[in-house]
Amino acid sequence: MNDPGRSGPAIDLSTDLCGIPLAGPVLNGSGTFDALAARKAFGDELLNDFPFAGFVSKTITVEPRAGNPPHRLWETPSGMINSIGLPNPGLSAFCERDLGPLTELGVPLIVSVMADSAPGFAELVEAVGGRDGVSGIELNVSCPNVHSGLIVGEQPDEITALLESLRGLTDLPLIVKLTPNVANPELIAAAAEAAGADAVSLINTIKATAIDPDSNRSWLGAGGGGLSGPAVRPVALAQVRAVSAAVSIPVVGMGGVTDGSSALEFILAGARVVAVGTENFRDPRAGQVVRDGLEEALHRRGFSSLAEAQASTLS
Ligand code: RRO
Repeated sequence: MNDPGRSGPAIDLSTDLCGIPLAGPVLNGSGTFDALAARKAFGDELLNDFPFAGFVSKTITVEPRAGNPPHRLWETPSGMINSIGLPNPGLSAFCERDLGPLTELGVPLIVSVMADSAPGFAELVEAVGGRDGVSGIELNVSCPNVHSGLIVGEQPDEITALLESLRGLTDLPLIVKLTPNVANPELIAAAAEAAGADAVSLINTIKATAIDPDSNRSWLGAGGGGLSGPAVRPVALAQVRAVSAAVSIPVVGMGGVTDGSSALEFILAGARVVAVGTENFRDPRAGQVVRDGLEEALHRRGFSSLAEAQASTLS
């Protein structure tokens, strides 16, 4: 919705992400906004102005997971560390209970999945890809809080093998969520593109820890976690810029997006769309704030549409 308080012509924010039509370029980061809880709290009011132009689910696994022991969160001066540990109901319960309501949010639904083996990923992709109302699948190969046998997100060869095993299982767009915890994420992105990925999203959280000063222990139950929020934005921008330059598939940029100006930074770094994550914990309407602020920022810069900014290159 265009900001009625701003003078000047409306800015066209519509776009698409590998064929998924979007009314605007602001998604949520997986696991940072519980749309079903919000719908319970706010009812259909939520759907009249849903904060995001597309919704990415919390990552699901084949089996249910309880998640990590407490503490799971640590606030930093400019962000937070999470050690959530991928709690989720598992594939069957997700499909039976959550998937239907998630397809009724009024925006395209992208389901995030993760497994500790290629056959596990295949089971998830086949099950989710066969369901009506799913517009895309995000392959989470980058959670810092789960010890899996797969180091797929850190190795180009492993990404190639995984994508090649999954590509034939669905016609839906496959979006690979990249880890920032490697020296050259553009090599992982290029391998994903070559093996058939339709888009990449980055960054997931940066490995971090917090020490309890009153004991000789980590504050976090699992010992470590992932840092997110404004503190990671410069790292995210550098990685989004490097990855965008290395691939032709679209990039979903995230990492400390809090307002229109920071969203525009990601678009100018080469992201096609952005995602809001940590800021949703502070303000559940952050998606609208970012969208309206981006419209304002585009206007201020003299862009007449989002597409113009997407097409402009950094000098
Ligand atoms: O659930 C988590 O602990 C988690 C996940 Br799946 C992820 O992808 N990134 C993150 O920071 N936390």
